Amino acid sequence: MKALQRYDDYLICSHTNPDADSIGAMLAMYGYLKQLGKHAEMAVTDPVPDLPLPNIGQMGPVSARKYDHVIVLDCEPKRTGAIHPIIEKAIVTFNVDHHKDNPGTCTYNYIDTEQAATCMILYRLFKNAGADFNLELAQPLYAGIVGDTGGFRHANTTTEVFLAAADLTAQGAVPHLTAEAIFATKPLQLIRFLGYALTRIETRHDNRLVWLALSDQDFKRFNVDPSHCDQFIDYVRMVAGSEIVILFREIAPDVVRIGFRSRGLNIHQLAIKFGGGGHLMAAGAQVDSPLADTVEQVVAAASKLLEGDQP
Ligand SMILES: [Mn+2]
Repeated sequence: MKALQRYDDYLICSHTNPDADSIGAMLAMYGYLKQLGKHAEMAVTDPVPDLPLPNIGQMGPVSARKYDHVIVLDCEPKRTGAIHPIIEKAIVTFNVDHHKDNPGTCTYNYIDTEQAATCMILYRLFKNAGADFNLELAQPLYAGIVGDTGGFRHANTTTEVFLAAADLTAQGAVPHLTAEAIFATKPLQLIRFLGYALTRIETRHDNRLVWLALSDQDFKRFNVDPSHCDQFIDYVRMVAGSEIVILFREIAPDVVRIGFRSRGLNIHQLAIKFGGGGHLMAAGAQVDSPLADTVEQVVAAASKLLEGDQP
């Protein structure tokens, strides 16, 4: 973190398809650099979810200029999409992340796969650095922690998480507004589509394996953006007895985004098998192949994992 003092101009970025943790981490880093008197820009490649966080309006598409110092948050540089070439040209790079498969290729790497959220790692780094936990830090860090713990429900919800959340709340983060924005506010069209989607859930092995596959046609018919449906997996996961849960979204013709959740089984290895990654019990992948073929292959591999074989 001391190295951040050395330079004056930064680009802050994160993975494509931003979530509360990646956005929270970017905003908190932006707020911290502002405290240090540095210039920073935040670049995103996809639409940003509407969260009530300070400076969120400052996020924008990456500009054509060159950046010598880049901070990559909540992913490895390769997962930043269109921003990746800029990172490759940078002189000094920083990486803060909690994903298992991050190879740590930046100049400075703060990777802690034990942490529930990248915002947890930043919380600790900023604490140690003596940062002022004003609203520009407290609100986004809190939002990131809430997002990546599923609202303090996932297995990664530790004592440290609660202590950090309590501290950030004391500094002004507002729990109910954060929860409302992340989990409880959806456009009507999306709620209607959810109703349709849930009728299409499929199961195998006495509901131990549960999946939902949504096609490009489905999204078009309901006029819904597939990137707004990532939380559907939480509903699929509610099926009693489910151990492996999979959400397939055909985000473009023959491009399928796969989300994996488990209750104990190592689905990270399943995600790796299909070119993805993530965490032990929450992972993802994206493949370029037709939806039906993808479902067949992934469900077969998941079945093997349930049966105790290598997927
Ligand atoms: Mn994260």
